[in-house]
Amino acid sequence: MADHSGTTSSSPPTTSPTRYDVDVVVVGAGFAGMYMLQRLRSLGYSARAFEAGTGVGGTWYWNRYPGARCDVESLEYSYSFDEELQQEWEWTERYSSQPEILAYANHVADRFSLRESIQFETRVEAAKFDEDDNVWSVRTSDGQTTVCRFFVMATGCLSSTSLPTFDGIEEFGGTTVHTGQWPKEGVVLKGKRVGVVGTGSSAVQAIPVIAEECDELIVFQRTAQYTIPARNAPLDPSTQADIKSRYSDFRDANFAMPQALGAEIPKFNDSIHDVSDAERERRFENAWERGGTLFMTSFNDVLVDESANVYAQDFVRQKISETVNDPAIAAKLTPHHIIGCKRLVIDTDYFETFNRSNVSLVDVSDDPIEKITTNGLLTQTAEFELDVLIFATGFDAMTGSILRVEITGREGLTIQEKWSAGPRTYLGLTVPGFPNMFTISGPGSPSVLTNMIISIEQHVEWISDCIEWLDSRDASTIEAEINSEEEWVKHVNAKADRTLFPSCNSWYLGANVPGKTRVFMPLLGFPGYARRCEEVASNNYEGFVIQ
Ligand code: NA7
Repeated sequence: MADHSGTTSSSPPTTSPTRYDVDVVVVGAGFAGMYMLQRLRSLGYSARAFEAGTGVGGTWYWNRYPGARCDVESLEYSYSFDEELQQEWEWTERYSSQPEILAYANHVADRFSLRESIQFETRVEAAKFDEDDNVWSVRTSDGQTTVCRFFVMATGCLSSTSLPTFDGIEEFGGTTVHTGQWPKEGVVLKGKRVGVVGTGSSAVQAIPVIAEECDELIVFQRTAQYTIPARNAPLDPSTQADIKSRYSDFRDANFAMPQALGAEIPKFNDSIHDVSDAERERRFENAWERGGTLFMTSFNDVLVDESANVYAQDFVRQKISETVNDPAIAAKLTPHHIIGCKRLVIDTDYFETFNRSNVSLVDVSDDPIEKITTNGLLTQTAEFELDVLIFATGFDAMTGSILRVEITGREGLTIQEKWSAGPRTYLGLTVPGFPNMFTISGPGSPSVLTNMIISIEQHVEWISDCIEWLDSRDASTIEAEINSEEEWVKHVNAKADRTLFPSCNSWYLGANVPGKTRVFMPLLGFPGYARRCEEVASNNYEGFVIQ
């Protein structure tokens, strides 16, 4: 790698081709940023990460709401890059809770001394590519500018919260909080009248826990939710020991799965139309009892054929009617859209919670929210008095945290201009016009449709290999060609269009954020993607201009 000189300064330094502060600036210290730092440093590169929070963990640092938990199993949702790390860490539950994942993130930061390369409580505000010297100048919220050769956005897919504009919100006399920015000190719920707006994954996890604690809970639902039992439980030590005894094979098997997880779950490659009614019920029932998001893989066509999908919808609808005592409430909780086109949610006692006497449900698709008042929330027909109002209204997913930074590439083009009609990338990793900039789990990569940690590792390793390759050739820039971007966008859309994914208003499409351009952002199919990335690299980074 190249030598470097210069120090961080409060004004943009005059750069010469060899003057920069660090080889790489990494934005964010979640799981992507942490591994990027670790990998670069182990290869001898200098790197600095900027992180807005006071600690590591990214999404697991911010999402501290009651009940927050991963929907990927613990032994899969963990780093695989270091054998000692994966052997020494003991998970306690099938699905880890937010505090346990955050403790794991802190353990990783300590184990690899990552904190010395992270500047906390510092937001990256802008980054500008200098075409004369092929460096990026990165401006941070402390007024400093750091010059680097490579700029990596490790900002996460679900880190920019989305709060709809409700009239009167600032007049509310109680406490308002977003699940994605839950305060470290917690929120007092005991003895309170609590309202939750939203019934996505965050709300589905939080509602049963909040209901236990508060006096009265009112759930404001716009779209009823399909959710499958998680069947979370303490992790059997013998299961953990077994997987650890063959961890590398376990990881390899998952790497070959479409979502980079679930290799040991029974797989079926037949159509729902080719089995008997009894077999169909049996498979769904087994998947329901097993718990987890792989309910949808009970047949090969549930996510591609609407008539197949209806069977899965009916099965879950039947479960709701069996679980919820009051038929009127069960009817309100019953979804009618395609199952799985919004991210399938897994839960612990979600539908059961609506049998509690302190929980009520307001269907705001029928009776829309008019405004927030001093005392609570007003719908078209009623006012609900509340002490705490929780917004579980989701995220400006995949692009929000990238577009929040003023990123300027060649010829003054900003990422905001470049993506004004929706995000466009090559491999979900790079953007034409923005040389030496990489996005980890960016739009156009499998990201949120996979086990994120495995996707992150694949990206980090590809990026660091690429930087090493460039340096081995004394090349100073890599930049995606516009044709490569064009082809890639077509490829991502074609994959999605063969499925039912684009058929409803999901955050995968950006449909949850008013005014956001609708583009299906993640790429379906992890193994094919990883192979393509390898081919690109081994063909001397085809599709890129190297200078
Ligand atoms: P989601 O899944 O985007 O859910 C947001 C929820 O908020 C959803 O039920 C929305 O209803 C609801 N919402 C959004 N805006 C409004 C307004 N204006 N009025 C009423 N209700 C509204 O976010 P989560 O945080 O739950 O989960 C995000 C991901 O994090 C999840 O998929 C996991 O991967 C982890 P809608 O469905 O749009 O009608």
